[in-house]
Amino acid sequence: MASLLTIPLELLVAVSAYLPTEDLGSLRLTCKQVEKSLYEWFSKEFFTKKQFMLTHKSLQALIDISRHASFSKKLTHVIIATDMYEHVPLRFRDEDSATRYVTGYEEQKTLLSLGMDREMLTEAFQRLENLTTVGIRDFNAHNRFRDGKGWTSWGSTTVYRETGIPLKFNSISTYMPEMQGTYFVSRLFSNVLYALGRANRNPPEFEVLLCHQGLSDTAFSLPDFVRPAVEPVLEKMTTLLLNVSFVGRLLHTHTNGQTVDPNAGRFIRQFLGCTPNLTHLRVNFEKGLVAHNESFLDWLGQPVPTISARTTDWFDPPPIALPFLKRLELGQLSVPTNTTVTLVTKFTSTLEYLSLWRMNLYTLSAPPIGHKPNLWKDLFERLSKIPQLNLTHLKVGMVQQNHMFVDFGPGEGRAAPLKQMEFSGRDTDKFWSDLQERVTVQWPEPMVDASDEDEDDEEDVEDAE
Ligand SMILES: *[C@@H]1O[C@H](CO)[C@@H](O)[C@H](O)[C@H]1NC(C)=O
Ligand SMILES: *[C@@H]1O[C@H](CO)[C@@H](O)[C@H](O)[C@H]1NC(C)=O
Ligand SMILES: *[C@@H]1O[C@H](CO)[C@@H](O)[C@H](O)[C@H]1NC(C)=O
Ligand SMILES: *[C@@H]1O[C@H](CO)[C@@H](O)[C@H](O)[C@H]1NC(C)=O
Ligand SMILES: *[C@@H]1O[C@H](CO)[C@@H](O)[C@H](O)[C@H]1NC(C)=O
Ligand SMILES: CC(=O)N[C@H]1CO[C@H](CO)[C@@H](O)[C@@H]1O
Repeated sequence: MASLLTIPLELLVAVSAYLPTEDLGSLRLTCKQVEKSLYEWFSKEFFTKKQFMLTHKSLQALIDISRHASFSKKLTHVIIATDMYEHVPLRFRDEDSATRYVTGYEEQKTLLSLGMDREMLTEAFQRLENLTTVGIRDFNAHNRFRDGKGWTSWGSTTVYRETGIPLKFNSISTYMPEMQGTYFVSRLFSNVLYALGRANRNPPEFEVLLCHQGLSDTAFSLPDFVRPAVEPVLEKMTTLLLNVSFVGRLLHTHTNGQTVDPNAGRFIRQFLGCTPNLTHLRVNFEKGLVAHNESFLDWLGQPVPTISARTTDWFDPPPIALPFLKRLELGQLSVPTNTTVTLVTKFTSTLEYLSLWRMNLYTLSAPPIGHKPNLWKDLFERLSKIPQLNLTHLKVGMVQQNHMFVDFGPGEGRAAPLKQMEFSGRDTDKFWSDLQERVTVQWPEPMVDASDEDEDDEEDVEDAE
C-alpha cells in the first residue's frame, strides 16, 4: 500500500497543501524523509513572501528568518503592514487578555518612540540578500487559501487569539500621534526607505498599497541629511506603486497675500526626481479627495527643461524625465483631456502599458445647447494619433465625464453595459477604434416638465448624481 513516504512528491505536496499551518508543522516533524521531501516546497510557500508588523515579536521573527542560512535567501518579498494596537476604550473578556493587550499597546508605543522598529528593519534588510520587493499595506490580502484565512502579519493572529481583540489598520487615536493611522503609515514609509538605505539594500520594487488613506505628501520629504542614505535606494528602484493624498498643505502666505507653497505634491515631485530608473509607476489619488491631482499631473507631463533653465526654487521642483517609463497606471483622479494627452505624449517613446482607472474627464465650459460631447471618445482619438505611441497593453475602467457615468456598451451576450475594457497585443489601431466606437456617456434623461426648458444644462447633471 502506498504511504506518505512512497507516494510521488507532487502528491505529497498536493496533500500537504490542504493542511492547516500547525498540522503541516507536525507532519514535517514526523520524519526526516518527509521533512526533506517537503523542504523546498515548504520554504517556497512560507518564506518567499511574508508580512510583518511593527511589534517587537513580529520584527524579531523577521530578524530570525534573516539569520537563517537558507530561509533568508528564499525571502524575496517583505511586506510591512500597519497593524496597530488601539488607544480607545475596549471591553476585555478577562484579566489575562486585558493584560496582554495593554502590555502590547505599551510595547508598540515604546518600540516606535525609540525608533527600534527602524533598527530592527535595518538589521534584517542587511541579511536579506535576495530581497526584490518591499511592500507597505494597511489590509490583509485574501488570496491565500491555507487555514481558510487571508494573508496576515506575522504574530497578528496570536494577538487576536490571546486578547480577543483584533489589531486595527487605521487607528484614529488623537492622543498619540505615533499611534494615529495617517502619521503611522507616513512614518513607516520614511523609515522603511531609510532602513533599506542604511542596510545598503536596493530592492527594485516598492509597493505601497493602502486602502484606508493615501500617503500624505510629507512622507516623501527628503531633507539633505537623509539623501545620502536614501538616494541610492531610489536610484535603483524600477517599480513604484503609490496611494497618495495631497491634502493639508502649508497655508503660509507672503505679505502680498500670495500662497507660499502653491504646488500640490511638492515633496513627491522632489522624490520622483530621485527615481530616474523607474519603469513602472502607479499613482492612485485619494477617493473623493483628489484635489490638486491636476496640477501634479500637469507637472508630471511637463518637458524637462535644459539644465540652464532649471529653477532652483525649493517650492517649485523642476519637471523630471523618467526616461525608462514603460508602465503608467493612474487611478482616482479628475483631469481635463489635455492634461492626459500631454502626459502620455511625454512618455510616448518608452510607454507600453497604460491604465486609467476611476478617472473623471472634465471640462469647465458647458457645451453649447443641444450638444453632447463625448470626452472619452475625443481622448481615445487624440491618443491614437500620437505618432510613435506603441502601447501593447491598455486598460480603462470605471470612468466618468463631468461626473456622469461612462461605459463601453453591452458586453458579449450580456445586457449589462461594460464598465471596463482591457486590451493587450500588437494591434493598437484596432483597440483605439474599438474604444471610440463603444464608449458611451450616460447623459441624464431629459426633464419631462416643458417649463424647465430654459434651465441651465448643468442642473440636469446635478440631478442625475
Ligand atoms: C539568492 O542569493 C544567493 C546568493 O546571493 C544565490 O545563489 C541564489 O541563487 C539566490 N536565489 C535564491 C532563490 O535562492
Ligand atoms: C489605493 O490604490 C488602490 C489601487 O492600487 C485602490 O484600489 C485603493 O482604493 C486606493 N486607496 C485609497 C485610499 O484610495
Ligand atoms: C539608474 O540610473 C543611474 C543614473 O540615471 C544610472 O547611472 C544607473 O546605471 C541606473 N541603475 C540601474 C540599476 O539601472
Ligand atoms: C487643448 O489642447 C488643444 C490642442 O493642443 C488646444 O487647441 C485647446 O485649446 C486646449 N484646450 C484647453 C481647454 O486648454
Ligand atoms: C512598436 O513595437 C514593436 C515591437 O516592440 C516594434 O517592432 C515596432 O517597430 C514599434 N513601432 C514603433 C513605431 O516604435
Ligand atoms: C475631483 C477633484 O477634486 N478634482 C480636482 C483635480 O485637480 C483640479 C486642479 O487642482 C481641481 O480643480 C479638481 O477639483
